[in-house]
Amino acid sequence: MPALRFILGDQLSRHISSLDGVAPGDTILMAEVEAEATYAPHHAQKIAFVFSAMRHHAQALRAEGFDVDYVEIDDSANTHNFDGELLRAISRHKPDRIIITEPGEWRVLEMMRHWAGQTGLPVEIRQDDRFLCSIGAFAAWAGERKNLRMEYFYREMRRRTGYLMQGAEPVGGQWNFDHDNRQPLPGRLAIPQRKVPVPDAITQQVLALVRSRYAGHFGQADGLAFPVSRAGALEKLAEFIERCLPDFGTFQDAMQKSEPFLFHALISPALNIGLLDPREVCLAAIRAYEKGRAPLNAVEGFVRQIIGWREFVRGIYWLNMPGYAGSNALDARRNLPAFYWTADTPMACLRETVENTRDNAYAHHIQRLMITGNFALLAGIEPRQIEQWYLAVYADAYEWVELPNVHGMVMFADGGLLASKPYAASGAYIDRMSDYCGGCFYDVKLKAGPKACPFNYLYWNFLAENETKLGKNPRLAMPYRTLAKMTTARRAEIAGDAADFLEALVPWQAGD
Ligand code: FAD
Ligand code: DLZ
Ligand code: SF4
Repeated sequence: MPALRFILGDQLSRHISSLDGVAPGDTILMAEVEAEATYAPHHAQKIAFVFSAMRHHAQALRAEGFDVDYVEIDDSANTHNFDGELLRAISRHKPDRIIITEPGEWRVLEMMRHWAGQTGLPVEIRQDDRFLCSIGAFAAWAGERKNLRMEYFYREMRRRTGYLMQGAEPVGGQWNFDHDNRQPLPGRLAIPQRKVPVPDAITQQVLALVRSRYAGHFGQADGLAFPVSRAGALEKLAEFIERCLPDFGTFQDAMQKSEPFLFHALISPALNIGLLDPREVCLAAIRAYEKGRAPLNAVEGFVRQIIGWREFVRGIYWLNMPGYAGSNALDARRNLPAFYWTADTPMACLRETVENTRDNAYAHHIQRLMITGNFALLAGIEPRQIEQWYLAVYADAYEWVELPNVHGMVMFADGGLLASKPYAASGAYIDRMSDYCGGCFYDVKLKAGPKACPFNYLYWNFLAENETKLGKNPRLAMPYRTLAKMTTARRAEIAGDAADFLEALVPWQAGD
């Protein structure tokens, strides 16, 4: 029975479940479509990255002898959506059935659920076994638990995988070495400079296409820092393990001007589209530890990001969709400020993070969480608007991973389903973990007035405004005790400074 096997742009793994049992006579369909390139106003590099990786993958599959039907974006017959391209491929190939792997986004699953009816063919939606914890297994773990906390899920994943385990006990006698992983950068530490992949003929063609077709999109297509093939992704992984992993843990939360990558892995774009497998990535790090090339705090910290956070956020997404995106527990309503797109702000930390994002379609975790995220939380940006921004601007952004991180971890819009407290912080945290404040218009030491760091009064204003919702959170007991000791005059001053600052923010207008 000839099957049509549909591979989406983030399913570029040779061993994807939709290719299990692929046989002569089967056709593999891949399609560049406008609906996917524009359902969010993606960064130009993100589009270039996905198109180039798709084309490289098609080439690799053809080289293995598979029959690949690849529809390019400028094909004049392209219908520009998955439904249309599936129907056109059926009329070309007359398959008996359709095989696909479950998608990364709820909206695409909704499309897939209509495909049997639309095509009149059996549609087999297979589990995405590139993840270590299936959607069903996560739901079983979540069961009747009242609180879903990443740390307990992570320990369960350590036991299941056996990664960094000695029998039933964690290697080193502790599950988590996070307390060793919060150092700012010391003055003179050499930061490894990363190799930027040289664009080959396929990538150059895609870059030209993106330059002309997506000219109005955020960022420039050129300067793509991420590998677009399996071989390139393996090189990037090796570069990280050899040169960055030893210091990854200790400086995981650090930020530094003009150093957008520090010791981070830069593998999330490749991982999320399937050029790397999470198991091989963890095993490479564990091997480095076993050979004495990286310390345990770094390797445990890294493995926790992959089998802990990455799998956990995916579990939370599928457990709670479609309702998850609709909550707004803190009733945040402000429009997204224009500087998220223009970087035009006197706040040096935000300017640097948005510029890094614009230049590389990348910002590291702590910039996403404690700079652009922290500001959105404290300023009360409407969750839907800030989520759209994160989904558009990062090369690694797909809703299964972006939404829980933004809606849950950053905005606390799910009321604490994912995180036990909002990650709110004042300027002191940013000053401790970065060198941004030295070059800022504002003074991080000032608490009030026009030159005071806005994070300082916005932090207390956020706590004051959300006291009825957050005041009883045991993890916020200390700041709420401090707030309670403030005089009425000081509280009024905070509210006044915050109102003046927030009212002066220029909102982003669609079409700007
Ligand atoms: P490293 O810092 O080197 O970490 C290694 C790997 O761990 C990453 O490649 C990633 O696969 C995984 N990881 C670490 N933290 C997380 C996390 N919280 N959730 C999921 N995986 C994690 N990651 C995405 O892949 N796509 C997103 O759209 C995305 N949006 C985010 C939005 C916000 C507001 C925040 C706070 C985090 C977001 N993350 C997202 C998680 C994290 O910031 C990125 O995975 C990381 O910055 C990718 O860079 P890296 O490969 O250099 O990661
Ligand atoms: C992100 C993306 C882009 C920009 N373009 C395409 C595309 O043209 N064709 C395709 O198959 N996939 C693309 N993708 C990835 C999809 O958006 C992704 O597969 C779904 O969001 C499901 O996660
Ligand atoms: Fe950011 Fe405040 Fe520091 Fe300026 S002073 S860089 S706004 S934390």
